[in-house]
Amino acid sequence: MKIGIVCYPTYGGSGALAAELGKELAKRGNCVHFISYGLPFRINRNIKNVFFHEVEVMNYPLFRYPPYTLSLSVKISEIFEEQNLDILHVHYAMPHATSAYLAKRISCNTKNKELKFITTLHGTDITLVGNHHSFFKITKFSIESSNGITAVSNYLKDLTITTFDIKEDRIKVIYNFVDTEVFKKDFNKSDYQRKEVINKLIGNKFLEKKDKVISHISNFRPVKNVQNIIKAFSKISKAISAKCLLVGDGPEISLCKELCKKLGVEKKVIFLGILEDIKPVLNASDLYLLPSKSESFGLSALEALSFSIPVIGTKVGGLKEVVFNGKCGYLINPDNFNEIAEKSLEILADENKYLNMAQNARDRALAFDCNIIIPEYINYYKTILI
Ligand code: GMT
Repeated sequence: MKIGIVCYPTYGGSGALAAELGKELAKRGNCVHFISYGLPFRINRNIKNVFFHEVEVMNYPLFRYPPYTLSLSVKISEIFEEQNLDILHVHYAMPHATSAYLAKRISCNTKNKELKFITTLHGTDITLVGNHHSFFKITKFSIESSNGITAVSNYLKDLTITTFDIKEDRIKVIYNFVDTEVFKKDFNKSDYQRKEVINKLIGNKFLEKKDKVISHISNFRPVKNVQNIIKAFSKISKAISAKCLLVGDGPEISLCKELCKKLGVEKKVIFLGILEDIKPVLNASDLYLLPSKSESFGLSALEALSFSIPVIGTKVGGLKEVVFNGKCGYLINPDNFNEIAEKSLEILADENKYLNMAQNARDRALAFDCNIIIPEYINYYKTILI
C-alpha cells in the first residue's frame, strides 16, 4: 500500500507513535509518505520505503498567525495525487483531521479517486485542546468526517464518545505498540556497564554503582506533573542512594530545575534534554515514573515496561489498561507525591519484589508487541478501503 502519514514532528507521544508506525509499515513493504512541517523526530532520511514531504508555511505581514492548516491541506492533496496514495492516516485530530478533510474536498475536484483518511486520537487532542470551546465544533466535525477513527485506549474512546457525541461503532481502539526485540534490556552487560553508557554520554561519573536509577521522559507540559516526580525523588533519595534521569524539554523545565535546587537534589537529578535515542536511558533505569494528571495510554510507560522496568503511573485515564496495579508497578493518585515516593521505595528496596515486577513488566509489554498491533492497523486500512 501507499500510505500517507500526517503527524507532529516534535517530541511527544503522537509523533513518536506515528514515526514508529511508519517505520513498521515500511518494513512490511508498504511505501510511507510522511507529511509535516519538520522531519518526525524518530525518522531519519535513509529508511527504505520512507519518504518525507515538508509543508512550507508561508508568512506574510498580514498574518499574525500563518495558516498552517491550509498549507498542510494543499500539501496533502498534492502528495495524494502525485504519489497515488491509497490511504492517509493522520495522528492527532487538531488540525490534522481538518486539513485531511479539506484535502479530500480539493482532490475530489481534480482526481477521480477519493482520498480516504483515518484519524487516530491520541489524548490531549480530546482531553485538553480539541474540547476547548474555540475548537469544539471543528474537532467534532473533522472527527466525524474521517473515513475511520481510532483511539489509543478504551478510556479515550469512551471519553470521545461522551465529549463529542460520536457514534460508538465509529471508533476502533488500537493500542500503542512497541518493538519488544529492540526495546529490550541488554542483560549481557552488567548493571554498572549500562550505567557507564550514560556516564559517557554525560561526560562524568554521574551514576554510581550503588545508585538506583529512576527515569522519566516527556515534553514537560503541566499535564506530565514532573514537579511531583522531583518532590517524590527528593524523598526517595533521602532513604536510598538514587539518581534521576529526566529526558525531554518543554514549558515546565525551568520550574523543575528551580525545584531541584530548592529541594537540594540538583546534584542527583540530571536533565538530559531531547534525545534522539532513549534506549540507553531505559537500559540503565531501575524504575520509571509517569504520574501524569491525565494519560490516555502512556507510550513511554510501555517502552519502559518493555525494558523490564516497573512503572509507577497515574490512576487517571488509560494507563490502567497498560500497567496492572501491583503486578508490573503501581497506579497512584498523581497529586500525592508521598505515595509516589512510598511505592518507589517499596519496589526498589525489596529485591524479590523488584525481580518479580520486572519480569511482569516485560511480560505485559509483550502483549503490545508491534507484530500484534501493526496487523490491526493494516486490517483496519483494508476495511476502510473496501
Ligand atoms: O502529552 C504527550 O505525551 C503527547 C501526546 C501527543 O499527543 O503527542 O501523547 C499522547 O499520545 C501518546 C501516543 O498515543 C499516548 O501514549 C499518550 O498517553 C498521550 N498523552 C496524553 O494523553 C497526555
